[in-house]
Parts: sequence; structure tokens; C-alpha cells
Amino acid sequence: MRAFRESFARFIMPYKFAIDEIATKVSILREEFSELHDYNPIEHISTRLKSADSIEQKIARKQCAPSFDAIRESVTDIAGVRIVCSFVSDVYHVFSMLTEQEDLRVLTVKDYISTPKPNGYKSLHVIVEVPVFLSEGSVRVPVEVQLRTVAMDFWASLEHKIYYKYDGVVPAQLLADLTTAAVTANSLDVTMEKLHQQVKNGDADGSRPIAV
Ligand code: 0O2
Repeated sequence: MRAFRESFARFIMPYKFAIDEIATKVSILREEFSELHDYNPIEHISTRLKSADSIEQKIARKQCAPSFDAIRESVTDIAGVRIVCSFVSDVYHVFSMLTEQEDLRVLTVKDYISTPKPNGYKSLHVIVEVPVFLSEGSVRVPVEVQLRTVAMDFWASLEHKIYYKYDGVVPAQLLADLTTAAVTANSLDVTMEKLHQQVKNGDADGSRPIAV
């Protein structure tokens, strides 16, 4: 058991460092925007390292062999970073600024904003591979970056809590209400984006625009 724990710690460590690398990149963008521009597209960022239990559930679902090599190959969201932006346009802007960085390699992109999940879930997911420099050389580590607006994040965190509370078997009425809430969140995003563009372009009342 002790040997397994040590192997697991060695396995998980690069994922933690990869999260640190991405979090630093996002912090740099955020700070640069704060210093040089009068507007910041990033509201907040959070990170999570998948727990051993959660990895176990995922490999069971994916029918992946329980070896570290197989897990490394097929579970690409052990390291997770979530970036929450004010507006939908910011989500795509931050996505471009991040994925255009030369040391990152984009493995997959899932755009649940342009194509939401049937339950209403919206978010832009990208798996990027980041180099991590260890004492014995460098390794490339996948990180799942989720980018979404404040409204999408609000909806997704409540939906996540409800899903866990009911252990995945959510009553039909609650599911229907959640879908309605997703439509409302989307309509808020559309309105906020319109207001943001109006203020940015200075066509709200003809006065000099300030950053919002
Ligand atoms: P947790 O607790 O966040 O770690 P794949 O990894 O591509 O084989 P998967 O996992 O279906 O398959 O990939 P996908 O669709 O990109 O989803 C990965 C993560 O997105 C999930 O991780 C959630 O964080 C989030 N997500 C996806 N769908 C939903 C949804 O309907 N509601 C909410 N609230 N979040 C969602 P985990 O591992 O499931 O969970």
C-alpha cells in the first residue's frame, strides 16, 4: 500500500506542476490586462487536481486498464483549470491568447458554447499539453482548461451540486427547471454582451466610452 501511495504521488506530481504552469500563464495575462488596459476579461480562475477516487470512477467508465501508463494515455482531465470571464467574446479572446502560446499544444477543443449539451451545459473546453521541467528532464502533461462566462459558471455549479445531491438521478421537474434556467442564463449573456459592445463602441449615448 505504501509503495502504491508513493507511485501515485509520483504519477500525480507532474499534473500539479502543469496546473501551476497554466495558472501562471493566466495570471500573467490577467495582470498585464490590469496594468496596461483599462479592462480585464478574466473574472476569476480556479484549479483542481482530480482525486484518486474520481480517477478510479473515470477509468471504470472508460474501461481503461488500471495502470498508470494507460491512465496517462486516456484520462486527459486529471489537471483542470477553469477560467471565468465576464462576456462570451472574452471567453473566445482568452482562449486565443492562451492557445496561441508557442509552448502549448492543443490536443482537443470541445465547444459546448456553440453546441450546448442537451441539459443546457455551456462551456468551452480545451485540452492543452504543457511542458513541465523536472530534475530528470521534461514531460508534456495534458491540462483540461474550461472557459465560460459568469452566468454559465453559476448555472454549471448549481447543476453539478444537484446532480451529486441526487446521485445522478435528478427528478424530472428539477431537470426541466434547470433547462429553463440555462435558457435564462444564456439570455443574460446575450444581453450583457450587447451592452458591453455598445459601451465599448461608444454608441450608447454618444458620450466618450469608458471600459466596462
Ligand atoms: P469534475 O468533478 O468536474 O472533475 P472525456 O474526458 O472527453 O473522455 P468527459 O469527461 O465527458 O469525457 O468530457 P467533457 O464533456 O469535456 O466533460 C469534462 C468536464 O466538464 C466534467 O468533468 C465537468 O467538469 C464538466 N461538465 C461536462 N458536462 C457537464 C454538465 O452537464 N454539467 C456540469 N455541471 N459540468 C459538466 P467531470 O470529470 O465529469 O467532473
